[in-house]
Amino acid sequence: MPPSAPGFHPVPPSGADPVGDAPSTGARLADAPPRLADIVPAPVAVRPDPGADYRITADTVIRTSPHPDARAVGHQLADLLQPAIGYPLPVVEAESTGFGGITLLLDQAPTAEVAGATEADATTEAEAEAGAEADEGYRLVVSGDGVLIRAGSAAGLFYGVQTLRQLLAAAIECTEPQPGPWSVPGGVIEDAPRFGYRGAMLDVARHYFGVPEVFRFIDHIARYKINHLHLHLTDDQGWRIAIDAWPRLAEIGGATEVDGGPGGYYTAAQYRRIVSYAAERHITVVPEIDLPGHTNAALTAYGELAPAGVAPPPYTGTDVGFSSVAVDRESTYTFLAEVLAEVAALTPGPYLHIGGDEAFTLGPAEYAVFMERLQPLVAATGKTVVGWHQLAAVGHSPGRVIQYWGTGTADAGVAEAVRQGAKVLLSPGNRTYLDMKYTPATPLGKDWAGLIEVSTAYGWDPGSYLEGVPAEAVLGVEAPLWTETVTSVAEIEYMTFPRLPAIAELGWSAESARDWPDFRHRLAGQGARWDTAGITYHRSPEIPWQPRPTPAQVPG
Ligand code: TNX
Repeated sequence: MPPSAPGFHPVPPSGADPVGDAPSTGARLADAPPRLADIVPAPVAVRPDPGADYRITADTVIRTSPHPDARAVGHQLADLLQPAIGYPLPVVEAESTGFGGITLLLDQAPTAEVAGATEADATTEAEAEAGAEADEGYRLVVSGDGVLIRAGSAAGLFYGVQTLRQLLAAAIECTEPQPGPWSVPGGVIEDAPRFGYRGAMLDVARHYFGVPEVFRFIDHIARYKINHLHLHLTDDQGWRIAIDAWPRLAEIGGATEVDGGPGGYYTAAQYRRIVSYAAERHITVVPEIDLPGHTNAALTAYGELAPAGVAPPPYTGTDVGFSSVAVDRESTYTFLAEVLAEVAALTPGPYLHIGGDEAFTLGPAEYAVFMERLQPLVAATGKTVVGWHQLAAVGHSPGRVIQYWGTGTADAGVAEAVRQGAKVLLSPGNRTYLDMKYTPATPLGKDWAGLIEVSTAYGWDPGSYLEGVPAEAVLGVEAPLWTETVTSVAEIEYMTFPRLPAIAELGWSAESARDWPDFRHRLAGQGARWDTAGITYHRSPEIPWQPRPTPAQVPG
């Protein structure tokens, strides 16, 4: 282990973090080819065949099923590989007899096999079902002749491609041509997720992040088979999505952010671009309009929504819990129905998140009356309600999802909501909150939920974490990044890596695969990829990172 170094400095532009910079003993070289088992998140089954490595060369062809979705994944793979390998790989239609090169087949074959493998590994039947139901599994076979990825869905093929990417040397992350060789370790991987919902949340309200920055975040989470992006679109400090019927929400409510920056908002067209960029990476956007609290920005735009009927001043601090829309005025519900209808119409995914947290100005009865009127407004848009777990206290709405963000392992309200049929999305504040500091010396972030080093983020089982919430009631896990203290892409990345891959593994891999000593070694291998890709991360002293190349060794 490297010594724990003092002297943290603010997030450096180069991605360096002085704490972990000391070379760790026994680390594998950064340019050593990965082993078949070096994948994050851990697959269901890995069977290496050391004699069967495949080498990508200028003659390699990507063959895909004729289905346009398979062809699209083929082109995504070609685009990922081209910059570093230096030549384009042609994408052609797979012929039934042809093999060799990299083949992506969209068919039913792997689902049954992988589901079988999951069953053997899973601790409960529900886990096996969660994997099989989602149909996101794939099978990857590497032999001397080529690589074959088979899946029952385009998402499965896409995940197979993410795995293949991790099987190539870290230099594959270079944007300039590298010499290679581009070897893929031989053997078979069978894989399928444990949970259907694997999420990350980005708070674009406290600090606004533009479309390119959100795209970059999407790219990052897609590597680890995250399939939901929750966008926290509104809060006291900013309203980030244009609503036709209520234009001042974005124009006035969007013009502020924490510490007085310029803010910003997404037009409908920009939001659609985010949704489709995510969808191409098999990620569903979950929009959140936080209600009834966390609404100061909306109130500055339309004073008639405020309890006093007058617009408050804009707010650029970081307190919570002081704002609310007027819950006893009929016009508030007309407003809400119109806003939710527009957001729902822009969003193809099934979920609409209505917040519900920290409405401290309301009494419990007022809160319940409001939320019980709000839930049917969501249902009227055809979407499923998602809310922070304070929502558990109010009447059930069919299929609703309760997002748990507490720091304990028992919550009577959540357990009762589950008895009434709610599903639970687990975001325990002291495990998954990406805005918590790693150590007291972390230059960014908060600590109200605790300090979260990688082992803490990784050290829990979502299937048995909350009392009264059995694995079959768990929809999945989500890692939220609140951005009161986070202002740039480098800072987003620093707080996200390396903790997000830990949460991604809890969401994807079977509980029987959760193994800290193994995980920390697999995670170490990701560091060289992030270094090469220019992704900033915390060089956690818990992880045996490979030494960084000295400048003379840096390729290109
Ligand atoms: C609590 S988590 C909040 C957010 C803050 C966050 C900061 C939740 C539902 N509410 O409003 O940004 O803490 O860590």
